[in-house]
Amino acid sequence: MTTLSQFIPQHLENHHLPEGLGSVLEAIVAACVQINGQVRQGALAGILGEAGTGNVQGEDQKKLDVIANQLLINTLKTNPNVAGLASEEEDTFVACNENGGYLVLFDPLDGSSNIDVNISVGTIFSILAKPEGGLTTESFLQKGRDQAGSGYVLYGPQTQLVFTLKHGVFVFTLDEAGNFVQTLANPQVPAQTKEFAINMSNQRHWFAPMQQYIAELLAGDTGVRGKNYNMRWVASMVAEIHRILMRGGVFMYPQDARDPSKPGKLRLMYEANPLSLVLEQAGGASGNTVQAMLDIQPEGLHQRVAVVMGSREEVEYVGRLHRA
Ligand code: P6P
Repeated sequence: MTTLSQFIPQHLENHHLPEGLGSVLEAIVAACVQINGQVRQGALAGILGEAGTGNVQGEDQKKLDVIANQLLINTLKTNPNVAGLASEEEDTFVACNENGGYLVLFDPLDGSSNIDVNISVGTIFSILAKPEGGLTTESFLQKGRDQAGSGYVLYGPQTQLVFTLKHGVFVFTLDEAGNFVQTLANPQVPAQTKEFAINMSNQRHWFAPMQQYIAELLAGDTGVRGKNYNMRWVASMVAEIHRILMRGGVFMYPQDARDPSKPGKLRLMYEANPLSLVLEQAGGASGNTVQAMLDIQPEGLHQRVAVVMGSREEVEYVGRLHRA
């Protein structure tokens, strides 16, 4: 079995990738191993529940949100290849090492509403090359297609690392000794699916195309799609996307009428883009119903976006309904 520390140098050499990129990935993973240790203890470490603080999103922070965020910041600040970082939990970017060649964006603990009820959560990360010149917010506002790499660590029944450096997708599982061991190479997202993920409680707020699409799925083999569908909703995007990577499906968080000024709930830079790169590298698709996710020109670190991602044929079908 290949460990991550064996895999990375070979992968970098095979694809002529800079050593600095591998070093940044290893730093992210090292922080996630520490986060894993905290998540696994839960109440035993007195780290469940609310932190009593809020973040730039206007969300109440869980204690583990704050702990995970600080572990990533502390680790990345010590890596000379990291010029700066941005986090869901930080209002602005954090400058790290002046001569670093990379920027890291992350959601330190996605799905944190699930922590206190022991449902899977995860860390999502995006790696960008640092542009020439001084470090500003604009340095981070790069299209998802220009990411140098991305991935996530899912703290589930197994702790698994999934990442891409744009030459395929690789899955590693944390062993009892605390080492990530490769357990899968190049999973491919099935182009078709019979499984969808959406928060149905928002149904009355959706705009017409999403109303039509979901009604067609619910009609099953009595309707135009001619097959029955199953539904899942974990309320942890990392868990949903990992399921889709493994067996197909389509995940949606659409814009809705509750606040038309908000394009969606999920964040482009450190949720949608990193997960979209993984899915596209695995043959899947991702978009905001108007354009491919990875082609969106970011305008802000914390900008939100509508999300439809997963099995290519299903994502394309949803796009057609929205353009009809
Ligand atoms: P809702 C978690 O808070 C998250 O950002 C995603 O991980 C998840 O898919 C979504 O929000 C859940 O949203 O509205 O169902 O609670």
